[in-house]
Amino acid sequence: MTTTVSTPDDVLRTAYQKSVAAYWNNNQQDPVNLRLGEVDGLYHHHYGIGDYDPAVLEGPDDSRDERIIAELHRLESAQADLVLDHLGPLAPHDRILDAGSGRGGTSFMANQRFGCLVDGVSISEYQVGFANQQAVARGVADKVRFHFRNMLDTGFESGSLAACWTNETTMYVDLSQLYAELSRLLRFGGRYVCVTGCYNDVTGGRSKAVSRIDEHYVCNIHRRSDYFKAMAAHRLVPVSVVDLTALTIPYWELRAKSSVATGIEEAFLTAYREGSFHYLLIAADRV
Ligand code: GPP
Ligand code: MG
Repeated sequence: MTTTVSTPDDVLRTAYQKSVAAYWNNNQQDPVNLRLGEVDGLYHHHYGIGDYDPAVLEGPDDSRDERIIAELHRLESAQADLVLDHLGPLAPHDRILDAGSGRGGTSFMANQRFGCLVDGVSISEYQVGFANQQAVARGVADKVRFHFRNMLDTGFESGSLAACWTNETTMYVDLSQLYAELSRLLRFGGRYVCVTGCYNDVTGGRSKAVSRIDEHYVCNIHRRSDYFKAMAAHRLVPVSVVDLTALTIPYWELRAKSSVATGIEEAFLTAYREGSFHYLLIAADRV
């Protein structure tokens, strides 16, 4: 894979993409992401799954905050582990892609688990720089590389990937364009894993809570059926669909009680509890 230098005009094709890049370049000092990342150096930009240990809320007051932060981070890493469970098995010579790689947390975990070469792409130059610095600090810069590229048009070689994933990134793109590109990149039998928040066709259109989430993150949450239509249209055949909604609610409950809450917690809790929004994992094979 080549390492050409890209300019913002090559990578950011629309005014919308420019505004998303600006968001991720400029809103990066939130303690909810930095303080969690500092726990073990894995910086995530996704949410968590699994029950939290209620003991973190008890015990000495002066270390309560630290306990909650470590617990939120553990739940976010558990989410990334689940993505990887659906990605493998993979061999060390395989190439894999993190489409919308953020600060690199999931990519580093993938390299740790499979020994694979990992490429991450992001339209935020800040995130690409941060993640590449992390790769150097972790001593894996030869194996885990981040690129300022657009996941709709990566420039990587057709059929070169054994697997790829989007961990909460698809709400920023047109699914048909994304799956055309991922389908091009994956070899026959290659695996795609998606974790996303999507709205519920059964309850109807975008609820107020879902609209609040869109506004907060400058994103455009898709309906559940959009995923299956777009995958089917691009030779991606689902093999597992896991509704993670019940598993992510405890994360949001704990986050709402923490010092790092950002104000979006109630919208997620409302959307999940009223059933207008799901947190979904979809694993699909490229045929
Ligand atoms: C996680 O990033 C959020 C997104 C990538 C966007 C929206 C996702 C949905 C599932 C709707 P983050 O970790 O930067 O968010 P926060 O700062 O709130 O923790
Ligand atoms: Mg976060």
